[in-house]
Amino acid sequence: MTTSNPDLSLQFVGEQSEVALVTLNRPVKRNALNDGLVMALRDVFQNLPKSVRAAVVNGNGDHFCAGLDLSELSERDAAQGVLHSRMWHAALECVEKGTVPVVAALHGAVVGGGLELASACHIRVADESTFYALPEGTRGIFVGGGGSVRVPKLIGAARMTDMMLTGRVYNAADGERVGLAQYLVPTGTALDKAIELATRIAANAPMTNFALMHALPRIAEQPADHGLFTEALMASVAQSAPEAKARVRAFLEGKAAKVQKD
Ligand code: 1HE
Repeated sequence: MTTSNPDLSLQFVGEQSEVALVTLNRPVKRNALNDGLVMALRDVFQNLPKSVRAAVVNGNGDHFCAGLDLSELSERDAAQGVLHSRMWHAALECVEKGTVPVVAALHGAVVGGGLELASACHIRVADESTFYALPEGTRGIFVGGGGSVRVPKLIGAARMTDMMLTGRVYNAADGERVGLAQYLVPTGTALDKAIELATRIAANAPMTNFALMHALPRIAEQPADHGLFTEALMASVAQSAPEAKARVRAFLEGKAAKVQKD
């Protein structure tokens, strides 16, 4: 299914169509993100059906995403530049702080704005063809899609500075080692793994997923005393939900899965 923009497709997978599969579908341009595609991403994540409990973002073709569409880098004055960047921020905020957790399935180039999009997702699964870069530095520009906030949270400011100052490219294995991705899988299998994870996430209690998306990142940025208090509030809200009580009872009655080694 295409969305209002043919460069972005939306499908539903899982037994109850509980996983939204959002695909960048502009392979001829290596899924470079023009303004229309950024706004289509915003619209899709703002309007996911209520039945959707998790989402996967992936890219069609040989690459996940080549970043900002450089052909649209028109002459903007400073104020227009700020507003353009804020448009990206608003769209990626809809991915990160929307209604459901999002898993990015990565392969090939994950560069510039493509890495910014991947960083707005909650989990990143990379296959062995993946490589990461922030070529903004060599193009004479700067990140504008939230990269300076989100990428250091994954790999630290020092590594991001190195990537931008020197044009360093991380391969898939090194990317996983430094924290750009949480999973590294054989070439061609990232999407399957991402859907498997999203299906598992979709089976969580919605309040738990909400807490992980909306409370945890804020707690992590609060001073410890505030964070502990917010944690206590969130824990109390989560455990008072009927679904939490039912899940705990099921375990005590031997009806729920134990924690097991993989
Ligand atoms: C593009 C873009 C693009 C490809 N904007 N058109 N991002 C970059 O600086 C990365 C630029 N792209 C590349 O380095 C390479 O294209 C790739 C490593 C991603 C893929 O290489 P390859 O050999 O598979 O493809 P290609 O031949 O380079 O590109 C195929 C076509 O896509 C070609 O157009 P054509 O008309 O000549 O066929 C390319 O021009 C086009 N293309 N990438 C526009 N990015 C919110 S701020 C974010 C700031 C940034 O993201 S800056 C980083 C931008």
